[in-house]
Amino acid sequence: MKRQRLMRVIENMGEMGLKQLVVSDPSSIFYLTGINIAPGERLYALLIKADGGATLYNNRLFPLEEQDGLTIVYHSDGEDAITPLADSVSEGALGVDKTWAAKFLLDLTGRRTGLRAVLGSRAVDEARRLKDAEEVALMRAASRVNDAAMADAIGLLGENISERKMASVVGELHVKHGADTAVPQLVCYGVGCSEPHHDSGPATLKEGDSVILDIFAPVKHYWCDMTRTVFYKSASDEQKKVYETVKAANLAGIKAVRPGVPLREIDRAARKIIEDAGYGRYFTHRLGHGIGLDLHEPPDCSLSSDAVAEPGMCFSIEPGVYLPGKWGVRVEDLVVVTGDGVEVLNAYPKEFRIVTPK
Ligand SMILES: [Mn+2]
Repeated sequence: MKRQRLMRVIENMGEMGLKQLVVSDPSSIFYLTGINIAPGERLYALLIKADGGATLYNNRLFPLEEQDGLTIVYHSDGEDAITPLADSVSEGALGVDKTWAAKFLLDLTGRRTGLRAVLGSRAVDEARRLKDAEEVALMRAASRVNDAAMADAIGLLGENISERKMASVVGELHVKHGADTAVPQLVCYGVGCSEPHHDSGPATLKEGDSVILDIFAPVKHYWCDMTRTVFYKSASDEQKKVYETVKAANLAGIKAVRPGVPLREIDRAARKIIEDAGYGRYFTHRLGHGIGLDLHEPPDCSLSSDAVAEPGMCFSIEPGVYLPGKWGVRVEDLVVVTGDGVEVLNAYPKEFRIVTPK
């Protein structure tokens, strides 16, 4: 068990009035135990008690080494997996993870009258969103991998490589530079860039296309995530103007980051640049998302966020402008809130750039 992290979670449980909590998110269990399992549809749950007790309910398919401070209760396929958990919880409020499968939760609450399930994810989420020094070092190292993959990817742009092909090549580049695994990437050319989450397809490059490379990977379990937009062979005056606007918004967002600033003010600072340039209605999403053991995790950096920047928070700053039926631009960096300001994790340049293959 990662004792300090567990203690933080228990402290948060106390503030929420919770004496017991079921953590089922595999990333959260990894955060607390260092155990990494992808359980699929099987029961996998860590029961935390306010007195420090921690019990992991786990399928025998995933044998584990003993750990100090952690009791492991195994079940086999075909066995009733919920009964041991149901026998261990007390009457009253039970915190559960927001993503715990309804089949387990309803089975559990159906067996124990007097048990009241409430959303409990916040206890772990609020611990996870403040990265400790070890985690910040891992986030930095992950973004180094992404910088290297981006440099290689931009060097490969040409008419012979489709969006879909580039999306898989970038995954291989990540692994080459040290990522845990290759994941499908978000690569958009031309009109594909007008959709923030376009599905990379068979499109190939033609002169004047914008190119969005939104690339991400886990490195030692911690995610990197960066977006760069370049233009292929030429760019119009409007493309240059929109690019400079989005880049200025990215810089304004970064500049607004320091401890004590509400995250919605950071979104507002970036959004204002785009609105003032007349493109506000084409910036259709939040400014950013938390990142760490998951690619997207709390806190949101959006106009509706209640979070206030604290040292150790790590999130993306990714303004974009998407012109329907035409093209689009997004510029994304990861930041960490430091003791007195901000550290940007990405070093890959974001100057306006036209790429012409040799
Ligand atoms: Mn992102």
